[in-house]
Amino acid sequence: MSKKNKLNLAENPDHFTGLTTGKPANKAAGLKAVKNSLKIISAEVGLVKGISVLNQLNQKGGIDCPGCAWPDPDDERSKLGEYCENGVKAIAEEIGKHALDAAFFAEHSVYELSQLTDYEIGKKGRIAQPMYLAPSASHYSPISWDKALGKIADNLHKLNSPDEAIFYTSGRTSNEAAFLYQLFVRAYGTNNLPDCSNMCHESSGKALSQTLGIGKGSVTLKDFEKAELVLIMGQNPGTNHPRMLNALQKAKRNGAIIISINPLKEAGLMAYNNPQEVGTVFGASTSLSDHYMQIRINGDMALIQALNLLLYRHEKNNPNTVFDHKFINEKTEGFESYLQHLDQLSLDDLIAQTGLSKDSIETVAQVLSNKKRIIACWAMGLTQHKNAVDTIKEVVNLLLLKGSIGKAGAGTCPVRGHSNVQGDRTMGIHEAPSEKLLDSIEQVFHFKPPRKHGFDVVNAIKAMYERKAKVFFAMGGNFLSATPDTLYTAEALSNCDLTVHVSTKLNRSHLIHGKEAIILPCLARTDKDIQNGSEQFVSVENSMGVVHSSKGSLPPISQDLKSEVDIVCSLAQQCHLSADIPWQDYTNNYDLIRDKIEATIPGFDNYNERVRQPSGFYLPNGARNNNYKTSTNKAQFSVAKAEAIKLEAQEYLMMTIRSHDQFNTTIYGLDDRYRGVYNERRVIMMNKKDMALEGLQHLDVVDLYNYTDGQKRVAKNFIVVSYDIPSRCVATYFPEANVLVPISSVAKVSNTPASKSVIIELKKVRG
Ligand SMILES: Nc1nc2c(c(=O)[nH]1)N[C@H]1C(S)=C(S)[C@@H](COP(=O)(O)OP(=O)(O)OC[C@H]3O[C@@H](n4cnc5c(=O)[nH]c(N)nc54)[C@H](O)[C@@H]3O)O[C@H]1N2
Ligand SMILES: Nc1nc2c(c(=O)[nH]1)N[C@H]1C(S)=C(S)[C@@H](COP(=O)(O)OP(=O)(O)OC[C@H]3O[C@@H](n4cnc5c(=O)[nH]c(N)nc54)[C@H](O)[C@@H]3O)O[C@H]1N2
Ligand SMILES: [Mo]
Repeated sequence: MSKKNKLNLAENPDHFTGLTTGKPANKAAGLKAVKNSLKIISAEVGLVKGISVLNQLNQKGGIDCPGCAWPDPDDERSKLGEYCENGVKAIAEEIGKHALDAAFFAEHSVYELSQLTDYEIGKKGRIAQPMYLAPSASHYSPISWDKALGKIADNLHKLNSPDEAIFYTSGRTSNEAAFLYQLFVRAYGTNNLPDCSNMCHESSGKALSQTLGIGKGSVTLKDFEKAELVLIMGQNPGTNHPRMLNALQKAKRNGAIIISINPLKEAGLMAYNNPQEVGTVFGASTSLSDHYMQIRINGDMALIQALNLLLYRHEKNNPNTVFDHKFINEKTEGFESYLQHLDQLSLDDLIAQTGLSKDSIETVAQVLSNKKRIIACWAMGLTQHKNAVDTIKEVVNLLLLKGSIGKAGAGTCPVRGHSNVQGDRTMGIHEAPSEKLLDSIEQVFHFKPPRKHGFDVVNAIKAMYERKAKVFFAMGGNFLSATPDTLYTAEALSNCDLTVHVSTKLNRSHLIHGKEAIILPCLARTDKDIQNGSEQFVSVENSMGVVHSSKGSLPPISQDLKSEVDIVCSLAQQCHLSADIPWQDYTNNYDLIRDKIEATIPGFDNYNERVRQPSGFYLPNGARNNNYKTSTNKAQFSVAKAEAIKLEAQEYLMMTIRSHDQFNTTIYGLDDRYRGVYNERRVIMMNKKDMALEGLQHLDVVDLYNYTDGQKRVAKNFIVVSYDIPSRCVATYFPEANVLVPISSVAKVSNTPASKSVIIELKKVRG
């Protein structure tokens, strides 16, 4: 048996799904998005049921969309629907009718299922009962909740140290479940709490807490109405945060300038046709970006530094007109050393790194010179690079020079991914918890939490690979498909004694498993959660630090599902931990959990009362109020050198991105409508000139290679799509290309996999 088969990983398929390509769109949303939403929801659950759920989505007191973390308006919500096309897809996937029960798993072996694509696996449906895979068994078989939890508890007890267990979290888990989960894990004795944030905005968190004293963004939705200029870097909101386009439209209508920095001309950054206004006087599309900087992958740090250098020159020529000296003097530190650093830089060298023209950079610097209220937005295009933390600090330098933080219409906006990823971190899901949090846990719960920091995602994979960790437990997510270096990670998971997943839907992580494996099916956001005879609700925190409730309303797909809260509490009880914590009371009444969150975590005063307010409440945010909680109580300028990634003649820099039809590893469909790529995901977008150099034609098939650390990584059979992308840069979809992302290629300081700067070579397979 080949190594790949032993790991249950399909050889890269050479059957394609039928690619067609068209012209990329130059505007997002509009009627097509509305039509598409209705089509999706009708197909999955029927129009009537679908619409009734959608009407509750993101409404006050309704269901928080399980898609992205973009906030809801504080005041009036749209009666026509406060959701987007991709929210509809998320809901359709979650409430789809297919229930996977014992009969399904008896019919299909693990190996058979593992040979399907992520798309095909996801379409199988929701898991309907707890399932168990015995050592060497070919099929999952049913198991009772008691037995399943008992097995997990036994395995945890058997370990030489609690640090041999790993407890992952994806970002959908509610505040209540996340708080209890970290409490359970720490009462058990470890800080091994890696989470999806480690692969996502960890770089933002690190950069922002060092410079501004808070790892979260500072702006609110209202700030977009007051901004004079919005920068959008490394983000594709038309697909990944469609409701952000409403905020951008408002900004634009109030006169803001929008500058987009992205290697691709993303439809959602160019223009927006608000579906809410279709057929109204506002029906025409709003053009969004005034300046589009089609930057080379990873050229951002050099670009921002070049802009700061040009601003400095403007300031020298026209003193006191460009920089906000009052703000700089009163609120910041490191200004002089930053200027000295700028003085030593070569503008031409910086510009060369960006691939942009000097003219375009000078024009944008001129625009920035005159603006005082700037919002900087960014997402994975900045965070998933080796120099991500420094790049984001450079963005902070720009805001500090302009005094564009801590006031209305200005500030930082790292746009979060999963709907509660920010809340999970606030609740203590963190492998490197603060002493303050641990002290607080100790005081409230009367046990000594471990102080030694645990494994983040990358270190957790290495620990399992090296057999230093033996039990892997995941609260949601799809660890195998989301993480880098797929074969390495597969081997790591296969090395475990036990892998456990608390999941809604079937995914690849259930099929690449330890010696034994367990799937625990849980309620999803849309499901009604009744405990001890009374209906419960949960709460979440959005990308702008607003905490609010979410209450599901649908009957669960099976009677055998438990809430995540119930699962954590039941497991904790089976583990007979020495800490005396009333787990059963928490399951029976989620208000009691919120009382403990209030006692443990700052900012949650009167949690139970305030979470019942229709729009929830804002958590305290120093940077928003011009109050920087760094070690010196000042915002920090940072000095770092921008260095280009060097490519050999045959090498390309690859970013792994999302299509319009996926939520991370959940593949809704095979189209990437805005980019004009239909019915195929194994594609590589490439510049025409590079194709000519390589002797490639549109639709040729290539194999992709990465050789980092002397290891050969291969992704076979990708179709070349000629695309408007800077030279030497290519794009593929995640997770298909994760096999090429080296485990050792991570961002400095944040340890985030550098999945947007993968060095690859390509070889033509056939024309
Ligand atoms: N529908 C839908 N919504 C989602 C998700 C989803 O998968 N589907 N995922 C959620 C999650 S967890 C997250 S984190 C967010 C992700 O949201 P995004 O960060 O928007 O997602 P990506 O597709 O990774 O897109 C990165 C963007 O950055 C650009 N980019 C890549 N490299 C660079 C670079 O070096 N410099 C610059 N300037 N740009 C670059 C790409 O061209 C692309 O436009 O979305 C969340 N929302
Ligand atoms: N190459 C590359 N890799 C990447 C990225 C990239 O841009 N490029 N992006 C990274 C980013 S930003 C992120 S956030 C990660 C995402 O990593 P993950 O969060 O681990 O992955 P998801 O695909 O979001 O997880 C989907 C699974 O979560 C489960 N699920 C869904 N809803 C619920 C729920 O309510 N409760 C529970 N318990 N389970 C649920 C379902 O079983 C579903 O199959 O991937 C990262 N990986
Ligand atoms: Mo993310």
